[in-house]
Amino acid sequence: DRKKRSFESRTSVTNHPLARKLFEIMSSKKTNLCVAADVTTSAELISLAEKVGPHICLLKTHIDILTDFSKETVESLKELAATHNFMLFEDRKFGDIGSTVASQYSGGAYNIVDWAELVTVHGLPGDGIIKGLMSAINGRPRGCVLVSEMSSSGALTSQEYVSGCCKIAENHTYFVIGFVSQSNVSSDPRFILLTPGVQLDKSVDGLGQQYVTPRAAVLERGADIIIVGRGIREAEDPEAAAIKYKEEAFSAYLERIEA
Ligand code: 5BU
Repeated sequence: DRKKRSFESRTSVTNHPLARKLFEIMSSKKTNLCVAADVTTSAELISLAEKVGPHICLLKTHIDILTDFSKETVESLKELAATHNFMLFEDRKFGDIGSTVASQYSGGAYNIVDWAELVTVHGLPGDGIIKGLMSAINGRPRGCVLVSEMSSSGALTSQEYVSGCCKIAENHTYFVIGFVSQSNVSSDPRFILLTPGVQLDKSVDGLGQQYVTPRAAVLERGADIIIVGRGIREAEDPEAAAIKYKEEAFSAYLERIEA
């Protein structure tokens, strides 16, 4: 059962190199925190990554909200990821036919495949989307996380939709390393569950976002990794906030595997 196993022990059950890398980062840095770096300038992005870098396993970006994106931005991010041992995770939520997502992944202004080891993908189009993305990786180690459920109120992800996403993942384990979820969508220890909508002192944001605490995400919803944006970014001291969220989420994880 996924929820009962340590990240370390799950390293050996997956054959995806990036899932292994992520499990190793989580075990060695003792962190299952992903920060959502939703800022609008490269300077803010780099500065946030410097502050939280030592405390995260993943830095999640929305690269298209930057007003000043350049190649230097991703070069700096890659350097920081290497220095602090975290991975770059672009929350692109690809959602089109295979042919189109292949161009969106490897082309345009962002050339996401070049710098983001992991990306988010919707299962909605069916598994052609996986084949399309795979056609653009050119031998590089890359992977994706399937969005099986969303944190927002009124999300249309039914049980049937979730099980469809699980089937896609099971059939494409050489590319899919896990799910964005709000519940225990899979007990397969190979898959990594990431849960956004996590904040300590808020329950909603007024625009549909719904929050749970790090403990609830890990212990009640089955998250392996918590994704935190404004709870950290808008804190007076983002580094201190990152440490707090990291400790809460990792101790909940330890509690879960020891129970
Ligand atoms: P917040 O500031 O902690 O609310 O940011 C949450 C981040 O996670 C933000 O980047 C969203 O795009 C992302 N997210 C989400 O909130 N809910 C979802 O279901 C998915 C992604 Br998928």
